[in-house]
Amino acid sequence: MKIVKLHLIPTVLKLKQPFVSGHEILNQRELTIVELKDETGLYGFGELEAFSRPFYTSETQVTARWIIEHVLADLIIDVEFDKPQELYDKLNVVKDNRLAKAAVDSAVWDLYAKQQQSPLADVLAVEAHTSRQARVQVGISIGISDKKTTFASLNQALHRKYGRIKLKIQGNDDLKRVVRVRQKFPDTPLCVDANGSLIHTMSLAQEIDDLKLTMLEDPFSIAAHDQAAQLQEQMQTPLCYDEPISTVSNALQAIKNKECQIISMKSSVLGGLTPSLAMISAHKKYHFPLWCGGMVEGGVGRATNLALASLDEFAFPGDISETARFYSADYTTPEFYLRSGTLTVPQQEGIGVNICPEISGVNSSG
Ligand code: OSB
Ligand code: MG
Repeated sequence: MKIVKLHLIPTVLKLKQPFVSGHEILNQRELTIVELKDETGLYGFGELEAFSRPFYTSETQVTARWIIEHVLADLIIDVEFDKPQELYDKLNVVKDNRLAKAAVDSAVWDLYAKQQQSPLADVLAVEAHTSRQARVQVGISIGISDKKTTFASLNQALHRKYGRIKLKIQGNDDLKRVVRVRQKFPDTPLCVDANGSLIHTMSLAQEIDDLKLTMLEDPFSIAAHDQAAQLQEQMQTPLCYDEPISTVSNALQAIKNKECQIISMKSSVLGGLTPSLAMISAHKKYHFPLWCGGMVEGGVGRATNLALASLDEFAFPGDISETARFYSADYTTPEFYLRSGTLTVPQQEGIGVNICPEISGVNSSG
């Protein structure tokens, strides 16, 4: 098969409420959909997960769109291929720019799955030599807010039966809010994501252990390898790396150096589904617990992650809470609805969601 056209569809989704992390306050989610068309008229879709500003990753929507349009497109258009990995080899002449590559690579996988007339989840399970769930337990990441709002969000998350609850925090002082949460919810399994905002003090390890967390994600900035290893040695709570993980070798290094025990992988940050499959192979060999992170995706991004997270290799529910939680109107149909803390993997071919005709030219101009 070959790709004959690559089209970018920039869009903006308004958030119902701002999503606050240690990096930024997100009021709207700028996204770009990569639409690929093959010579038989099949389409594949991928989502560009860069943010508008370079606080979480160095790429932004504007820089990554430029790379896709002016560099990546030419590398794959009219190139004959049998498997998506062959096109990834072409993309890989470009240094870094993983979010840009990921957007293209996920669209290639969607297209490939449609060509195989299979759900993307099945195609990935075959590639990873594993099996998959039909319904996937998912987790929720609760943004930073005051104590009262945190309690309310937590109660709601418990009511919806989310399988893993993560609280975002900002700075050592904010651990006090988690202490209050722990007092009010003594038995609820909780994770905390500091997005690199903590400072390593003498009492930090004990303070964290007292919270009885399932894991602590990204306490320090991504370069603070030694501090992370030190903290992990001082405490029982497993440390999880998200932001330092942009390659498989980062993950292996971190595990080997005992900087963390758990890896949260983001397929977009790794550069797409092709490198995500490599991460799964590494996991099979070295057995570190793995789960699927999120980046406040829209419908296409969530669908891509849901397919990936359905594989049996993931030890914890991923950050793939339903998009309706963020957006009153997503740009895909059907929307994913949570049933008892689980999302159902679509049985349709590919990612199993459709782009609303208002924003895609697929049903009009072709
Ligand atoms: O650190 O995991 C993170 C969202 C945007 C950027 C970074 C992170 C997050 C989340 C996941 O916490 C939120 C979600 O997509 O549900
Ligand atoms: Mg994180």
